[in-house]
Amino acid sequence: MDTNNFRYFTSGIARTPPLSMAAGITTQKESVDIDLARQQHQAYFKTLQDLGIRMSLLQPAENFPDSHFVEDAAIIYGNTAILTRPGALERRGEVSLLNSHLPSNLNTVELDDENHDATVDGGDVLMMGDKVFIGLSYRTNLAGAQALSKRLKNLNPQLNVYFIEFSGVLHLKSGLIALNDDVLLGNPYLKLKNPFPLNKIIWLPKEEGYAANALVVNGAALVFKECTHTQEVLKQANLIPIPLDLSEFRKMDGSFTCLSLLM
Ligand code: CIR
Repeated sequence: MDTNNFRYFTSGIARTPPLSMAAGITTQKESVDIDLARQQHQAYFKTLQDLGIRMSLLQPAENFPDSHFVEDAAIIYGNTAILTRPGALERRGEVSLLNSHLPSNLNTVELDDENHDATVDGGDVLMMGDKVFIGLSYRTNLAGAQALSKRLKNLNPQLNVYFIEFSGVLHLKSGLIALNDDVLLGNPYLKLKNPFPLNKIIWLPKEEGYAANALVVNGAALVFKECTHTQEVLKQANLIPIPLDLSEFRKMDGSFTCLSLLM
């Protein structure tokens, strides 16, 4: 397997978590330590820089407690950013906030949504070679998946787009990520309504299920430091695991992919 060509990124965007981050949406009960969250975010940011990625850091946005989860507001495909329409009303404003800071060399398009009823969160969009899996659940609806699919097919008519109905986790990528163009890493808490179109999924044990959202980038994979089994799985897939602590983001239902937009 050639890890050099798979998910190789040269630039990216992240946003410092606001002091208001504990007011974001979550299903968890534990309270967040903001100072620790910012330290963890800095370590995440520096790790991406050390992997050779030219990272831009946006200022914290206090009015949007979840705005550091930049992945949900736009989908990058080649040199195009497709702006989303997040499923959670309180997160919709994050899109224009992010749009004003997207690099000028990116083309920006909106969803192709005639009826204005589409919702899409970037966390539900899993790209894997010539395939795109769009999760349908609480945040991304069918109109959203169709509107995004139209945009993606305009950009590349050869793309195969699949709609994946699921439950059990927040976003599709909370439950599945691509290790390379053939193999996926799965969280056993993900419940798929129909069989997944590809059968090469390595399912993690339940106690490490949340580590399925590793960030595969430039031959490495950023992963929860306590998930040692997952780190072994990543090594077997020819990726270099980089263990990090993201405990404070987990308390807000966040994880590795959602904290950056890479291009
Ligand atoms: C939310 O519920 O929207 C945020 N607290 C967490 C979003 C995490 N984003 C992601 O997994 N793509």
